[in-house]
Amino acid sequence: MTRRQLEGAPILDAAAGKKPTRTPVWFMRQAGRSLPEYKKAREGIPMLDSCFMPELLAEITLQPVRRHDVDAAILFSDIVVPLKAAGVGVEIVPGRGPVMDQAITTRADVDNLPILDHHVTEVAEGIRIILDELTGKQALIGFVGAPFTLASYLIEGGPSKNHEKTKAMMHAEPETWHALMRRLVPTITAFLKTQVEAGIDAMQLFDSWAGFLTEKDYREFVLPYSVEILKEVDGVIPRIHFGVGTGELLAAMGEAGSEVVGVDWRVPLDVAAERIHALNGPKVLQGNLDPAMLFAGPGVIRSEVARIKAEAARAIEAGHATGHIFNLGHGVMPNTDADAITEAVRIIHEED
Ligand code: 1CP
Repeated sequence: MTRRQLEGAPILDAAAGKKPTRTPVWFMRQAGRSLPEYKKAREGIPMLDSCFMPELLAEITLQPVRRHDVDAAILFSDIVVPLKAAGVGVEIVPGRGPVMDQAITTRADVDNLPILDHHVTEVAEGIRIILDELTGKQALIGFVGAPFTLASYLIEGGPSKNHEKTKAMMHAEPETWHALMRRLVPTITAFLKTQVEAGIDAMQLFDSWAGFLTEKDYREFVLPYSVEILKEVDGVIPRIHFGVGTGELLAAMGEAGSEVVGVDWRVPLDVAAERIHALNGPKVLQGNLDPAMLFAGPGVIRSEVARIKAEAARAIEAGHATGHIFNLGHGVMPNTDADAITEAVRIIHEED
């Protein structure tokens, strides 16, 4: 396919370090349970089944774009979709998250983990439907989970509070750990290639739980594999890299190679930019409104948005960053009022 050329799409301009026509904004988890139309569309369909239904995944991806006037769609999928497509036994349990049929505990489990070796045609077809409906100013962001965050679900067997089995394997059986990382990289890369070849305009690498690690462990056990994945699309589409609670890891995560670094709400953007800049030179920032602020009313949202924009502007002025894509510091919470999201987007687009 020939990739669409989006002239003046605010999010792509910002990602490229150019001045956008308005502050670009999208929200992590903008598709999903905060929207009544999502609940209706998904009724009776298991989460992971819906990720393999081209028309349905396209519809759910487009719902928040139609409703909120955000500058990008995020592909409706999940970080475990490539595992499922490879034949790994995994389901998404409502109210909980991804749960594995069998946790990975031994080297033999690692060696038997299936590798994705084909295009996920259902997702490629869904992407084509989405691109047909988006305007030339609205980007489609694809995504994959990073090897560390995926490994945590595989080793813990499901969502984890402390990631203790994952860290234990890293330290007690480093060879098994590295073998698992090496086995996950091709699966993640294959799923990313499916999306890129189908025409996504940008991508985000979610290493959601990387913030649980020390910088030393992150560098030794995680970073080289995230580097490999991001390298696959170097110069092809803009790359965003994000994790939660990664204040201490921002510089190291910047080294993974993305153009854009996502920042959670705990660190002001100008402080984050200083940390990233110190080891990487200036990059584009993404973030970082606390998702809880969407419950606090328009007055609070307006002042928080002004603070965040001012911090981004300070970072750019200081030469520590080259742009800013507005987002939350983590995903939209499921019980968020959909109208509060629309209002927040309106406020973010104000005064530009
Ligand atoms: O708008 C969107 O962003 C929707 C697309 C999307 C994305 C980007 C979904 C659908 N999942 C994800 C990525 C994802 N999945 C991440 C990285 C983003 C993040 O940090 O939030 C992670 C960690 C997962 C794993 C996962 N899947 C969880 C978290 C569990 C835990 O450990 O706390 C959950 C709850 C899911 C299920 C899921 N994925 C997506 C939706 C809409 C849901 C809810 C299921 C439902 O509606 O029944």
